[in-house]
Amino acid sequence: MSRVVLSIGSNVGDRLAHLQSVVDGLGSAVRAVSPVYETPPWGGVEQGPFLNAVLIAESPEIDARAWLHRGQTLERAAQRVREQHWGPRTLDVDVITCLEGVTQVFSDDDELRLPHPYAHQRAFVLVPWFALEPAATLTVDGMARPLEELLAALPADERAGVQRIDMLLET
Ligand code: PH2
Ligand code: MG
Ligand code: MG
Repeated sequence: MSRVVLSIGSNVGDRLAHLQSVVDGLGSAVRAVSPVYETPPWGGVEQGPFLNAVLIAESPEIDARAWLHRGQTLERAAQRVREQHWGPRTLDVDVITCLEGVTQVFSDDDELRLPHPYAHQRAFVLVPWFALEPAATLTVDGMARPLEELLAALPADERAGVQRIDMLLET
């Protein structure tokens, strides 16, 4: 059994439909879906605002790397093209953390880095995740840190930039 936290984002085309395609594509594996947030682009590339959400999924069969590949398949189905690093995209599906059984997965190769190396710096990940799982922790530099603490460490304007929108993903 594995359990993943996935961050999903889109800033090209029908952004909400692209996020919904992940919920639909993962089907019965989906356990919980956060509200949807509109978020300013993070990372220094000038581009349009994103819609972001976080979801939790479980599967008896697949491991962390297979979750990555499922995400990439969904990205391709949304006609994602590999372009600029941190640039605009129809759909991005990132694995933030994964439990295989009760064991947290740590990975540091070119394909898969877990826990996600930037998640703790990104209000567009932490705010939706906190809304879904207020007691969750994220391991940063080898230490499990409550999301609340990581959020409090971010600049207030970055937290405030993450704005809940009035539309929901349908499960
Ligand atoms: N994804 C990025 C780079 N910057 N900014 C926001 N607001 N949301 C994202 O999903 C995002 C980003 C690279 O994956
Ligand atoms: Mg990403
Ligand atoms: Mg990605």
